[in-house]
Amino acid sequence: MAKKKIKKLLVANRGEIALRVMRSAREMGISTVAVYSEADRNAPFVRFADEAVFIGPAPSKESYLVVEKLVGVCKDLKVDAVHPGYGFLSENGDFARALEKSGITFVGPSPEAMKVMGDKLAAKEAVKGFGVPLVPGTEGAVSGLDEAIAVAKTIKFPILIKAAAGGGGKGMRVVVEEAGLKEGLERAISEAQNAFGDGSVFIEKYVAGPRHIEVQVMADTHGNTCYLFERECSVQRRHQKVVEEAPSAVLSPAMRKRMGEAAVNVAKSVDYVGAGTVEFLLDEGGDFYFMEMNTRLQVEHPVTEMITGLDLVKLQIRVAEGEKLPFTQDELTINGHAIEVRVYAEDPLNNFLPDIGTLTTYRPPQGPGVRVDDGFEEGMTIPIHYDPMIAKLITHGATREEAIARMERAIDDYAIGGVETTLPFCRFVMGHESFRSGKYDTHFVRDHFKPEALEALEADEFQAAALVSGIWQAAAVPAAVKSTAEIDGSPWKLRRR
Ligand code: MV4
Repeated sequence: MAKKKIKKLLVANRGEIALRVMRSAREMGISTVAVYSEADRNAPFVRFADEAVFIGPAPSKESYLVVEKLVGVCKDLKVDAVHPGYGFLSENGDFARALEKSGITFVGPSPEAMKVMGDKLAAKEAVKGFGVPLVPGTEGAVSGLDEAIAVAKTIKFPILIKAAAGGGGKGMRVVVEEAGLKEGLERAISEAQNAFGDGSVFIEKYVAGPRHIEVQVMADTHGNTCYLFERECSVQRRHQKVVEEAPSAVLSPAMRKRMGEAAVNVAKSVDYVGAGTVEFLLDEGGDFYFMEMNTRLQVEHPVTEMITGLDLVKLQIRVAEGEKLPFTQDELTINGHAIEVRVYAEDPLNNFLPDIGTLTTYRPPQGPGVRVDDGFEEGMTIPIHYDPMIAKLITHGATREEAIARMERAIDDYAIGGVETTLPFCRFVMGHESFRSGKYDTHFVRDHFKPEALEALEADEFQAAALVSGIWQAAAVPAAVKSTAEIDGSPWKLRRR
């Protein structure tokens, strides 16, 4: 691939990630173009950019997701390359191809690699023969009930039915016994059809109490692929990550190497280029299984940056220019420990419902080992049209204990007024014995969090918490068929149906 210097970069995104990408571009001497919707006119990322172009109304379907508008802006402004951030068009192969056709570099992998990894069955198929461990299950899409029964009997219940077009936990259904299989399968197929326009489903053995460990990979166009170690993201609620850390508190150096090499093989199976994340489940017995590969820069990439000392956005841009990775695997080392918490405008005392409003007070924490990636300022209103994430708070320390202590200090220093946020919940996690010991899995929130737990942390919230506890009664779920939200989520969401 020919080398092509990027002089002007358009960021096809908004909020904190748009700002974060443009900061690296600026440091590289690359001029930046922002695109913004009606709702983002006054956003910091728009002011930061060298040029900014209005692209339409607030709903993303009329602005951030309109491929033709974005390609049009690129041509008008003679943009060399586009960074898609995460979400929006970041994993859309058609967007990458449309840019390619116009001679514009997409900062990311090939449309083909995105397509394969976007289809969970195609992804499993691709990695076969690359020595990547997979959860036992069906070879491809399930053909019907007979096959489902046969497979379930071989791998034993409980099993998990997953949508081929799903991902990130969407379209999954646990079946605990044969009696629930027919209904579970029918429902999974119809849900997959409705949600993704593709009714293909497959079956896997359900891994109980797994940890979510993902490996950051980075590949250049010269055949070099490295792993930048792992992130542990087991503190989630309803498949939304809340706390992430690097490195994992449980991996031995030998396990780290095995998972890292498996992740590199996943990347190689699709000739991956750029930054990517390979997601694994780690079971209680220490076995790990490939789940999916995310073909974008992830929200939680800063924890990897903190422990490796690398700037992942700069690496993405260099690789997109055709440069070789500036390191070999042997040269990469882990320095200390980093933790990220996501600060959402959501009310942990009210089932984490979005709490949209104006930031009457906004004062992020500072000091040694603290990084805040945000996209808002005091006085701004959080738009209802997008993800309600206000900021990512990241701390780094020489040890995990120091990173935790810094996170507690930073959360206590974070002043946000006007909206409820997930900060008290994150403070609860930091103080919890399971988290502190490192012995936690993806059921952490279900097993340990009740809104009442925040009472002690927030004495002045006492009345609200008492109100909430009055309606807190776990509903009995007798059916053999459960959505994973019911199995893995907090019991009180059942009451919302
Ligand atoms: C699983 C699983 C148990 N067994 N697969 C959820 C997101 C998607 N990437 C994979 N997911 C899961 N797949 C098998 N065979 C449990 C989950 C899962 C999960 C995974 C990672 C983090 C949080 C989770 C919460 C619920 C379920």
